[in-house]
Amino acid sequence: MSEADCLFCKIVAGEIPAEIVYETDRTLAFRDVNPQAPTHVLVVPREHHRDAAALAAADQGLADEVLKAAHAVASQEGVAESGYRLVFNTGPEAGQTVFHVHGHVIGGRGLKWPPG
Ligand code: DGP
Repeated sequence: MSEADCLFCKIVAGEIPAEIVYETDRTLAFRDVNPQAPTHVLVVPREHHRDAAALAAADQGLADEVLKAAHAVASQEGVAESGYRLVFNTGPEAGQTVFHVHGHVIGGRGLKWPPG
């Protein structure tokens, strides 16, 4: 399932270039174009789901795979031990701008809490 106007579906399809750092049959991880930390990678299911809530409702197994992929990325990037943040902005007020669910794997520097 993909959506014609979805930016991340186009990245999954290889129609828009991205720096891919990790992939499985059902997930893809690529560097954020506007990184907020030394490690800033986006992890997506290849299949289109609008946001984390929609993904969890539609396919819990795939949601689990996305979480596992995020941790695999953190390990590969060398931030799993020191700590990293996994963020799923969900909805416009949370700052979601691309409506294909994606987890931000952010690390490599000290991160403040609460986020803005
Ligand atoms: P969010 O605000 O949570 O929806 O995050 C969307 C992220 O997507 C944002 O951090 C910037 C990133 N982004 C937007 N367009 C592109 C793109 O064309 N390529 C890549 N690699 N990242 C993008």
